[in-house]
Amino acid sequence: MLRRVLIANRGEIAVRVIRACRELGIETVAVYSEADRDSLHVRLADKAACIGPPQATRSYLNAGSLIGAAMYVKADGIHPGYGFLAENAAFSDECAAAGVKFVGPTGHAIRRMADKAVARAVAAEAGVPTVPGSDGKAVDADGLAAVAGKIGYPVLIKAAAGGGGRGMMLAETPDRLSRNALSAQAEAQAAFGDSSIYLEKYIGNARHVEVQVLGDGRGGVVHVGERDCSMQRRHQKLVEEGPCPVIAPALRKGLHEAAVSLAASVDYEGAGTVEFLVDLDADAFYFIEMNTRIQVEHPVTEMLTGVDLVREQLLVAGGEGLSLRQKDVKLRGHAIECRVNAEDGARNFMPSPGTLSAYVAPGGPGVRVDSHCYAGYAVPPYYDSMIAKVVVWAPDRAQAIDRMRAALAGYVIDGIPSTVPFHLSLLDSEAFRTNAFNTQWLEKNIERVMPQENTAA
Ligand code: MV4
Repeated sequence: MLRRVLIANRGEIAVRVIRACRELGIETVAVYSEADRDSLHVRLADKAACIGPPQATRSYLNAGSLIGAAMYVKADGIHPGYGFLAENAAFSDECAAAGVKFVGPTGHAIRRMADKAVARAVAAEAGVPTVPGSDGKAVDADGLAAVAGKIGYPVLIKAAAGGGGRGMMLAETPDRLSRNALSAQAEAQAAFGDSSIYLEKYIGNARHVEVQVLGDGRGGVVHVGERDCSMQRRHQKLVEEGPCPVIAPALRKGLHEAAVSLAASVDYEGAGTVEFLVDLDADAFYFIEMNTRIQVEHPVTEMLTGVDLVREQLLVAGGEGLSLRQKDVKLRGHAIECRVNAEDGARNFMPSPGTLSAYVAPGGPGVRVDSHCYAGYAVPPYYDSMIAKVVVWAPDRAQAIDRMRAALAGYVIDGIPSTVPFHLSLLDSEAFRTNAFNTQWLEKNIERVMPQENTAA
């Protein structure tokens, strides 16, 4: 069992990890930047250390000072949360070398999934269906045209070092291919220092469905069901739910088995998520990428299963192994998460940091709020704008929607604009209520969901 864990993160996920540690009797050490002195995670941890200035590169992304701090306080583990260093293979390796257990997969497992072209090959090797496209890396122009011709247009050009939609470029016709591939390569080089690209057939009418897995690091893997994350704006998820409301039992079973097979093939350790596109026109699913971290939307799964995913991460990292087997996992009812951001939905989701002059989170049966906020807290401008996740559970989807509306309607957030009004509007939309949406829907209908304020008037 781990004795003392340093949490290399901030905000709601730092709070979430501290709570799981406390239940297990693990001591916690928070780290914070100068902008986060008043954050809740600093108060809740047993110890806290200031690690530098507000800029993340000089605080939460400073691997050397984080490992140094862990050694100084004699922590035997580091939990990276999500974002920052969570999927940094070198950081996982450096923790191991320093004798501090990284709560997450090995550097090797992270690397296998970090290059998205390699991940496709690993998935294919594990018998997991991948989107028709290039195998390995497609670099030269001749190779590109040949692959694209074979899979058929439109094709999507993706950056191998990308992921999460960063560095994607569509080519609808052959005359666009080499131009767009060149610009995708240039973009990838600038953003990731790696110009490698690969090709996939473009699946336009799809749902984004991801399977939560837990691995023991020795090839033992269980899945804990799936989440549908098709409601996204600019590759930021806004609403997640589970189970996916539009797939048949056979397809769902196939998704779960594919995710387990992929994770087992890399001896995956801890919590991970295998992302798929479900093609609504073909009743087929394809692997797209794997996220080797705990994700923002993990509470959806916790509400559906009663499994504490962060606790499982800590148990595996501490050598106890997983506390559950596949037959213990039972899914019940429906869960929905709304990400509440300090952004103004009526002004193109402009970030709106500032002080919460009043703050009262919703509650009641089946309502969970993960947040680091409180009345009087000042949301700093330096980090991502998420201030809370509201997660509801109910026996079915319609009741979960009703419960979410009631929860959000009673959420007191004064002093700064938030995305609560946007969520209330989205929950009332016909498309959301009837499941008549795909991954492209929100982008195309955002004006209808949240009319922009006419600032010229
Ligand atoms: C795709 C796709 C269509 N076809 N791949 C965006 C996030 C990244 N994880 C993968 N993404 C996509 N990959 C193929 N072959 C469409 C998207 C996509 C998307 C996926 C899920 C949710 C919202 C999306 C919005 C735009 C594009």
